[in-house]
Amino acid sequence: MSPRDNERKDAGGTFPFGRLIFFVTNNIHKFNEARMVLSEFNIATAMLRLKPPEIQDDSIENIAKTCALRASEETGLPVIVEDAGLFIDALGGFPGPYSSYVYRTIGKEGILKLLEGCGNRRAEFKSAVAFCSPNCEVKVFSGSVRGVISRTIRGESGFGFDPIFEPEGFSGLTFGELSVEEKNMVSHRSRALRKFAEWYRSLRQGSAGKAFK
Ligand code: ITT
Repeated sequence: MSPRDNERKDAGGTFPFGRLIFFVTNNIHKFNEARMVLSEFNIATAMLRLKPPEIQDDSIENIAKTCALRASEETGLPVIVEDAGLFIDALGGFPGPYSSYVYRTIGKEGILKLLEGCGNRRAEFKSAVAFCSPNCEVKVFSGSVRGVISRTIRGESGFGFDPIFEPEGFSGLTFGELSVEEKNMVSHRSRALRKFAEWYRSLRQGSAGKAFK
């Protein structure tokens, strides 16, 4: 039996709604956040460090969907691909789907510079979670959280733009100053993942004819 066959077996046998799902990412922070949220629904998650070529698109939903389809086709496994971005009101939604490139080039400091002297610091993190499994159509779930861009870089937690994003409801603390559990209470990613997990649970209950919690 090949390692891939073993992975398929571990994925639950009851394809495509097994207990184990492969989260395709190279970002360990994203994976850890997702693992914690999905475990609330009794879904086990494995990190799959695969880099399906990312398409250029203005829609994070389309990007996640295309990558999930390719990853599932390539591996024969049930996969989740998540695409996320920071959308800043005063910049017309920039960097949005280009967040990864902007983070690598101008970074957090560059964003603070772009907003110097700008009164409107409102912004939104958005997430698109795409699930695809053999014999199952790709499904996409969206989540978002509104907040403001801070004036300084604060906090060591998380990754990316976390230290410059103050989510609503946390008294001006940045995601970088929150624990993973606190971030997961309101984050774009957790909201999209919870929508996915509710859907997955209902399908799984239907397909297996029994509850899985
Ligand atoms: P993978 O594509 O390998 O999953 P990535 O880090 O490139 O990982 P995304 O394309 O989804 O992830 O995100 C693009 C960028 O947006 C990311 O590099 C971060 O800079 C930023 N970002 C996304 N989600 C974030 C979050 O929860 N907190 C802080 N920054 C985030």
